[in-house]
Amino acid sequence: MSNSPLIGVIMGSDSDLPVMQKTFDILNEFNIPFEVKILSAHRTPGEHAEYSKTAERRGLKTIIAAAGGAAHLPGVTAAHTSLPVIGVPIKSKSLSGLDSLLSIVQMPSGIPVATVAIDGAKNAAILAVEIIALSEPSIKEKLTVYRHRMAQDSMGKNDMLQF
Ligand code: RP5
Repeated sequence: MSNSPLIGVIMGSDSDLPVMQKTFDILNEFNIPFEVKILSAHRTPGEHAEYSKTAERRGLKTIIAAAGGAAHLPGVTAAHTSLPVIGVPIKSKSLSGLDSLLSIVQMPSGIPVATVAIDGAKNAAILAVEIIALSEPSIKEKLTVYRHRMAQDSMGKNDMLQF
């Protein structure tokens, strides 16, 4: 597998970093090279557009875009690239992330964004891993082991049940 980044993780603000740590943890666990950038569709529109337009040429296979509030970052990213874009709605202070969720999930037809749950940074990473696994058999194997371990952990909890 290439050493250059395969997944781009972008977010509107550094205040999104604590939530997005779960994305970094999964991508590190699977040993998939990724890059992280703070890019805002409204504060740094030029830089964001340049990043999105050149993403595929630079070797990225998918982009995870996290944003809160009027969260247009994932949708605008998807407008600039035909790479799969995964949107993470960040829990906002005023509306608890409902604003972020609806802004990201309600994309008009033609330009999709795969939206995960509010603060669903872990699932965003797993979905990105699944995309990479389509062309990387070693990642597919790791995914199979990951799911098997998760099932075992879940079943193991039955042994602790006492009534
Ligand atoms: C969005 O606005 C960011 O993604 C963040 O979730 C939210 C608040 O940003 P800050 O005001 O904390 O920089 O653009």
